[in-house]
Amino acid sequence: MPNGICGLYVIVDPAACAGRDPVDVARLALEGGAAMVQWRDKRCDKGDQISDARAIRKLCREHDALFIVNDHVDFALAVGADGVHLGQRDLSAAEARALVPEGFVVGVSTNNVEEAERAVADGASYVAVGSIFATDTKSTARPASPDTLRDVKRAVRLPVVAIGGINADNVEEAVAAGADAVAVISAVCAVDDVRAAAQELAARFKV
Ligand code: TZP
Ligand code: MG
Repeated sequence: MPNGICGLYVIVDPAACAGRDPVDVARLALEGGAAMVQWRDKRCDKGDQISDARAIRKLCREHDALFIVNDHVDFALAVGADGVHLGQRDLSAAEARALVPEGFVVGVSTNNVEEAERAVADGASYVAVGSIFATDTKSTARPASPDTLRDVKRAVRLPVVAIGGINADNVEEAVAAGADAVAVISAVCAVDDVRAAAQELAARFKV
């Protein structure tokens, strides 16, 4: 199993890759130092996503990075992902746990301490907290703040992932608030130089 839940977590959404091949974007992000990659496709049928997801899974293996699938436990299992990431309206972590093998990563999106504590009780592997900064990427994202992240970090023993509007200018604030990992879409996937953007963010976690 690759490293744990820490460092730069790049969410590859084909709709946010500026028209580029999402597999190329994932490769550049991994070359830049992403420790985790999530496949997130809200548009295509699962059968049409499977070859890209499998290609990214292979790249993650080569780079010793975790590969996580958004929303769908069946798809995560079908492509041999290391884990699944669930929102508040997806299967609960407990429901997902009943379907996946031992050691499978189950991440949960949360917006406050109550949701984070429920995710812990349900058997989550990590909690994501967001949107800690303003973002245009997800119109339905509920606002949170670095203080929310701080509160969640204090309340739970699991790794905490900061998400929402994170970029090179504010990543320090997320880390100072207790983020073990930072999850980003646009700051890496939508920029001209994907590798350099990933490198800059990942450098924050290098010891
Ligand atoms: N969940 C909360 S905010 C968000 C998601 C998926 C969007 C993150 O995208 P960006 O571009 O890094 O703000
Ligand atoms: Mg979801």
